[in-house]
Amino acid sequence: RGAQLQPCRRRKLSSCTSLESVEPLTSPTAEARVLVINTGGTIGMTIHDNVLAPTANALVKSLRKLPILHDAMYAQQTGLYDYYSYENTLVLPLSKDKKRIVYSILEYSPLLDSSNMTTDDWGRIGKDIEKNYENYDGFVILHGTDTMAYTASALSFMCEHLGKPIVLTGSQVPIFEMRNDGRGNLLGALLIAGQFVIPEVCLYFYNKLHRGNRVTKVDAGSFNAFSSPNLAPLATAEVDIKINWDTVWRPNTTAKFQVSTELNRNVGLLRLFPGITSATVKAFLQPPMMGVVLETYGSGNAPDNRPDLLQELKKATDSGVIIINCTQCLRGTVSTSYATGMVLMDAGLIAGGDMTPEAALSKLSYVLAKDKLDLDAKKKLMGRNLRGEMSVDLAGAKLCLSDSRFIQVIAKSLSVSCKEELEAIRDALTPPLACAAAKIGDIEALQALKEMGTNLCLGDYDGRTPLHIAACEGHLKLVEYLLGHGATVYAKDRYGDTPLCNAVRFRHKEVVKLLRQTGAHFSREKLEEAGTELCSLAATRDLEGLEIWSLAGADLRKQGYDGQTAIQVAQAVGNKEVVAFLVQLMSNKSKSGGVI
Ligand code: ASN
Repeated sequence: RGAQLQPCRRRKLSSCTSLESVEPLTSPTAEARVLVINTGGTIGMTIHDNVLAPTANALVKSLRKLPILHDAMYAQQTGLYDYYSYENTLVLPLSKDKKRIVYSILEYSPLLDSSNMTTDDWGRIGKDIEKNYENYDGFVILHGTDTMAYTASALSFMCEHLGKPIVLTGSQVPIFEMRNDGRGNLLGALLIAGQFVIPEVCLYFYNKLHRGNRVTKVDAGSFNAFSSPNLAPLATAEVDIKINWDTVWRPNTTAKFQVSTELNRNVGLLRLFPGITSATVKAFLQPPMMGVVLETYGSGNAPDNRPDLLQELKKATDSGVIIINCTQCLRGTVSTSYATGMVLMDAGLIAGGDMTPEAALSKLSYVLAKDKLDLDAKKKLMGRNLRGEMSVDLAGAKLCLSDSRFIQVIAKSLSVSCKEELEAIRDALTPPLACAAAKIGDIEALQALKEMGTNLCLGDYDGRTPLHIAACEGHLKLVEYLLGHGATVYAKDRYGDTPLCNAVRFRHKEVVKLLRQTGAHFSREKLEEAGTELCSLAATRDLEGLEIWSLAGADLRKQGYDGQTAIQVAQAVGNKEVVAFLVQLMSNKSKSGGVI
């Protein structure tokens, strides 16, 4: 088995023999796919010689026997086992939102206690996500808890222009034990990764979803092992799973997803303590050290009566070492309110805001590896918020909800004033308004809605987002605007259609190109079925249709349901024009490496 998981053809639900005994079947589009990468950790450990150690192949065997994590009857009746060419695919029972989450487990060998993780292991995880990106709706990384915060932080930087959820989880007690936290954590992570387009590297633990680069492990003996001291959870899984959409970080770009595995290992963490000698600091800052996170007191303070110490820091920054000032406190931010903080600025340190040391360290490692950037550009990046890892002061930059004239007028006529009610009005009214603006191509209206705090990713009652509508209408400029303001190409409406499906259906070539450039792709099922669609387009001499399907990523050599390809269909009816067109399309595609 390679790291890229390839399925074979799956039986249609309608061909199952005894459907009566299955729960009411939803349409096949209600299935979501999640790739679980099992790197190790306590969740899959068993006891050997009186100590816990990872055990190969044990996890998937045990999950198969757990009805809350695997619906064996559904798997059998829908041909799940025939469909996949490997054995590690399972399916959750129907979720509350009527979704099926089919998940495949890619198990690493050897499985690691996370204390043994290295930057190479982060690279391997990143590459496996990149290879399998288009085949899954989301990713779950099973990982030991000890260094999970470091891996989550590092992946958040390595994954550039991320559009799908990556959720790290694990447990404090192995899943095989009677009382354990592994089942709940895995189930929650799968439900979130399969059902919500949260384009972030996150960490799910003890019913909470956190931004991965905001967490730190705070408890070795509790199920509530992680804290995100400076950012509220992205989601909470209580009676319902509630997503805090206002907090979700979005890429705001039309660039395609990629993983940057280059990391600089000459970085370190140095914690100040009263009486630290300048010799210690000097030794720590010697080459090959290139980046240091200095963990300072309180709001970023260091002694201002220790010129020996400050001199060593200044010498290092003058010679090109990047030093980030982060606080030793669990909560709060670095500021310049004290003289003891200012001295560090004078020594050339960069304020790390409210970044966790884990986030600051992995950000340094990522930024320092960018060889094309000079030192100044790297320093600038370190001070900037790249993936939501630090809070930025938005005062004055954004209108708040209560400033919005429109919402105020409505609130007044409905006699509401409290924040929660105002938010409820905004959430109910603004998505359809944004969709209406998208329909008529009104960018100014969308800008105004955005300014009043509207999330342009939210859909209407049918889950249709402004991007779906703009793609249907072919409003290229608007599609560009939406992609630049956090809209996701992976949103699915209630019919399972993405904006790309809509742009293809209504034949907007330029929109298809832009969406593809941003990483949009057809689902595996749609690509499987593309052969039949292409044959039918060839039979009806629909050149425009053939071109648009090709632009959308369909393989022109794909066979239809009867084993024929589009070109064979055109040849059979003697349509030379279609044959020539298809040959031309194929040669254009191979010249451009599949990208037109
Ligand atoms: N030592 C384990 C690990 O980090 C701890 C755990 O997963 N709970 O792999």
